[in-house]
Amino acid sequence: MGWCCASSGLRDIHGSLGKLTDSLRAAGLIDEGLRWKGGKDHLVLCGDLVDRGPDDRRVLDLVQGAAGRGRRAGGRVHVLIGNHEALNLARDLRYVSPESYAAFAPEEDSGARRKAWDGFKKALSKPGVDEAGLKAAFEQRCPPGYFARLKAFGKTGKYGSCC
Ligand SMILES: [Mn+2]
Repeated sequence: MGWCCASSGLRDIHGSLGKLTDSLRAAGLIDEGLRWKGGKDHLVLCGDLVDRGPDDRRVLDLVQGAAGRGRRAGGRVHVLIGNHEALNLARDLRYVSPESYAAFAPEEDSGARRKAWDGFKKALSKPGVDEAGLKAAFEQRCPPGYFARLKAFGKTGKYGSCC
């Protein structure tokens, strides 16, 4: 049984699909289509798959796909929670990249977004504060995709529900 530790120290994946695919290809665990070809091997990922880089959604999708195929082949993908996964689960999003939010923008619930904007406006409006400035602050804090990403990392979301 082979194993590969694809993230530690300077090799943390941190939202880089290239780093992940390089590591997994080098270990012979994925094919050209990025599908599991590790048979009964076990893969241990040591956390910090997310944050900083642009591709954290694609990184997690690849890992989840590999986990499914790996399990069916008799192998296993073990994903440890790093401090950056913990931050995201605790809704501390200070290291999330703009590209990561953008990857979730197509499925953002416009109603949820409008409701959040209404709440933001209500909480922060006061005489002398113009709405355009507030809107800009809201967009900076919650870029398109923000709410869809939060949902995906929530308890019932695609990524949050497997923790
Ligand atoms: Mn790290």
